[in-house]
Amino acid sequence: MKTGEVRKILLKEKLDAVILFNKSPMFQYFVAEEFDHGMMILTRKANYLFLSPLYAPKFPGFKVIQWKRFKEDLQAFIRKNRIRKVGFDASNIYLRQKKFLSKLFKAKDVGDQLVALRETKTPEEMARIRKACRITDMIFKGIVKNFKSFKKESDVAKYIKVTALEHGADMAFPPITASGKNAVTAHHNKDSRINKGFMVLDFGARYKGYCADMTRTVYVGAPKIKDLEIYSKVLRAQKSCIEKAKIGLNCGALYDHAVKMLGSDAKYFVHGLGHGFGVEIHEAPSSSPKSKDTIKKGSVITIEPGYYNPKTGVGIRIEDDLYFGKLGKAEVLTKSTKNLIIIRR
Ligand SMILES: [Mn+2]
Repeated sequence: MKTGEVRKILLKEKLDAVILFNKSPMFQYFVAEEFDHGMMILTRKANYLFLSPLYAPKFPGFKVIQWKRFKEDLQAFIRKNRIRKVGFDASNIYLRQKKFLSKLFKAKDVGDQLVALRETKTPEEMARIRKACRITDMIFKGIVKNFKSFKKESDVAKYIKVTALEHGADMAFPPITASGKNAVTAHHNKDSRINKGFMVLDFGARYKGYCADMTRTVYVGAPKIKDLEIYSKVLRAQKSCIEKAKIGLNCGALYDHAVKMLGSDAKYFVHGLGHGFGVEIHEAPSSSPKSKDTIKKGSVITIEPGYYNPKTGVGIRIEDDLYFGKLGKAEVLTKSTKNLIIIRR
């Protein structure tokens, strides 16, 4: 994706190439596949993958060079293409790789400029994100339908993983299936039997390298009136933020709006309101307190207010994925119902 944009960075920074190693999420972003082997060398003229002879992939727009003797072949390539000054992604590189680069080249960190390319999505990326969201919705439907067969939180997590695989996807991150007082920990990860009370289900499929991220909170057992009230409050806040979100809006202001909507309960809202996502589950823009990021045309973000009360043991989070393809209202990509689902036990 967007390798053409790299040429602009090369010209602006007077670089001969950008070199990426497999650890960088930019690597998969550019080949647009879940492939992470070897070195990527993006020059002003062409895109290369410098690979061991074990691999012979075909990626549109890339020339594959299989080395026979790594060092000699790389040096020959560098000489032939007159590569002296290179850009690299400093946040996603092993120390030994960085040393390797600085021994051979004058190296400059262009990580921020590369990451910025991912802040707005291409139609091709959106097709994958939409599919990841559709699979995520399908999984949620299945969870509700099969809930009676789950005994432990890990049974639900297993169902999520297996169902994703059955649909040609995997996981954007390890699913959170937190029931009862476990839901008070926003990122609960210990397994237990399914407790009565609210159960937070936070998961997302990853389809062809692209993430979805959705949270639904269901109720196991018989909710009390005050349970229904607090759920409604979080839901109202979430819907109101979706209404408010639009291109050009500051993400810090959007967070402030969630706090305003939660009122006196905002003290139980302990994380950011949302985040961009794509090849990684957390990307720009970030809707955290005082964020300077703005929503752009082509941005995707999550909106996920929550309520975590350690005194009452109530944890609630409701999260959707939004896309800003055009002016006006955001498109909500995750379509699972947000009416409270009550599972009698
Ligand atoms: Mn999220």
